[in-house]
Parts: sequence; structure tokens; C-alpha cells
Amino acid sequence: MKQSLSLSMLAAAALLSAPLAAQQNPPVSGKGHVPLNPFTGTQSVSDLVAPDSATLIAGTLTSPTGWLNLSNTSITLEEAMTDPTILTMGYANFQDGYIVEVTFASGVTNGPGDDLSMVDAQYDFGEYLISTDFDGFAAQLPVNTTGGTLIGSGDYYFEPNVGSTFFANIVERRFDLTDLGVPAGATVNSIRFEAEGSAADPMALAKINRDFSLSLGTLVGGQTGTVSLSNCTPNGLISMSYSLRGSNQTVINGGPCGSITVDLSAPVRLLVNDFADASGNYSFSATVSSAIVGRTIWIQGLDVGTCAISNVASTVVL
Ligand SMILES: [Ca+2]
Ligand SMILES: [Ca+2]
Ligand SMILES: [Ca+2]
Repeated sequence: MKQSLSLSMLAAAALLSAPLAAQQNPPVSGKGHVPLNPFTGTQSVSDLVAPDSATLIAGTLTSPTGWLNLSNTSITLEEAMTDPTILTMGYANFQDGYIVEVTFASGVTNGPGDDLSMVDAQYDFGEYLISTDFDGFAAQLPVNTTGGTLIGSGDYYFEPNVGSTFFANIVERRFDLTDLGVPAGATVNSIRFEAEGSAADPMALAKINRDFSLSLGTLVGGQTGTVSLSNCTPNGLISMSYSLRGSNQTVINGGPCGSITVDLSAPVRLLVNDFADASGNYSFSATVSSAIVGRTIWIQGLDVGTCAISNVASTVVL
């Protein structure tokens, strides 16, 4: 008697939950409202690199699954997963068993510590199974975003209800290729994530960048501008140079590195020589000359410890 009562209550609850879930997507999907644990901290996404491609290989994207975007514009799953900001675009309400394969043209090498990050919108806790092309996607690593790290938040537009926005915290969970059986130093190119349950709202499966790299903010004449380097030799000497002419190769005097070829058109000018911090980061801020408003500037960094050169960043000075 007691058992049949419980079963009928469950049946009633199931009937109730279907229309509620449909109305409240994306905030509620599958497991319903779950009180979110305190996040383990906040972290910048500046070291996360979005994949170069993303393909749905199992599942069907039908409403209430739908895109999430900070602007009220339709996006594809491919765009949502490969968007370089990581946080601007995602997809809501992946159902159990949906699988996305992402690729990184330059590969993901199993380096020291974590190599990849699963990024999920916290309307609810996403759980994923990760696999790689190293073993034909045989080994699967469960990655649960419960207790992940907060990396952003926003009011997202949502495909089935484009007129209104839904707030979400964005959380990442980092993991190590070693836990997928990939040997240290080995490189994989394709990684799959499979949604477990129906709380998955993936924003990206991103690579943790360990390359010496340069990032450049907006530059406005007469105002302070900032250019930053990451993954430098800790406490090591760095330099940054610039050109107002273009990004053709030029050989310059790299000090202790001797003659080096940079991707800056002559004349190449020195911006700064300085030391990175103990974490291998460096940031340079200065007032941007009003004399170069309307000009394009190209900037590149040199890590004197390794003689590595960074990417070139360019922007038009406003
Ligand atoms: Ca994204
Ligand atoms: Ca690793
Ligand atoms: Ca989620």
C-alpha cells in the first residue's frame, strides 16, 4: 500500500516536471533546480584556447536544446564551441548521450598538470564523459562541473525564448590527459565530450594554453593601454617590440638570443625590456601616443630565457 502510494506520487511528479522543464529552459533541465555549491574560486579564461572545429556526432539539436548567446543572435553549435571568447556563446540542454567532437589543429600535448578544461553554464551541474583519439575514444574520463571554478557569468539569450535573457554562472573543470591514458608528451588532436544526464549546457571544451603568448587590449590615443605576456620563463627577462608598418619578417638584435627573426615589418622598435613575475606573467601599461591615432600597431614578445617569440597582436589605435 505504502509502495503504490509512493509510485503514484512519483508518477504525478513526473507529469508535473515535463511542462515545467519546457517553460523554464535553459535554467531548468533534467535534474531540475539544484542548489549550487560554492565555487572553488575565480579564474581568468585568458589561458583557455577554444577548439578549431566542433561537430555533433550523436544526438539531435531540437528545442528545448538551443543556443546561448550574450547577444540576441542565432549561432550554430560549431560557432558556440569554437568562439574564441569561450564565454560568449554556448548551447543549452544537451540530452543524455549527445556527443561533440572537437579538434585542435595544433594538437593538445600532455604536459605537466591539467591540459584541458570543460566549460559549462551553471543553470545546473553538467557532467561529461571525455575521450580522445589517442585510443580511438575508448577510455572515458568522467568530468563533473560540480564544485568547478567560476570563470565568468552573463545574461544569455536562448534560442527557444529569444526575447528574454537567463543568467548563468560559467564554471570550468580542468583535467589531465594522463587520466585518459595519454602518455606524457604525447599529442592528441580530437577530443569528444558526451553529455551525462540532461544538465549539460556546454560552453566549450578548451585547451589550456602553455605557449608563450601576447595579448593586447584596446588602445586609445591619450589613454592608458595594456599589453600582456603569459607563459614566460618565471622571473625571466622579456622584451616586446612593435612596428607601425606591418607584420613582415625582419631580423633584429635579440640581445642574449643573438639575431632573431620577428614577424614585424621594419622599422622594428623596442617597446620594453623587463622581467616576468614568478608565475611567468608580465603586463605593461603606458599612455598611448595621440600621434598614432588611426594607425595600426603590431606587437610581438621575446622570452629571452628560451629565445621564443610570441604571436603577433595588432590593433588600430582609436
Ligand atoms: Ca563558447
Ligand atoms: Ca597533463
Ligand atoms: Ca549545466
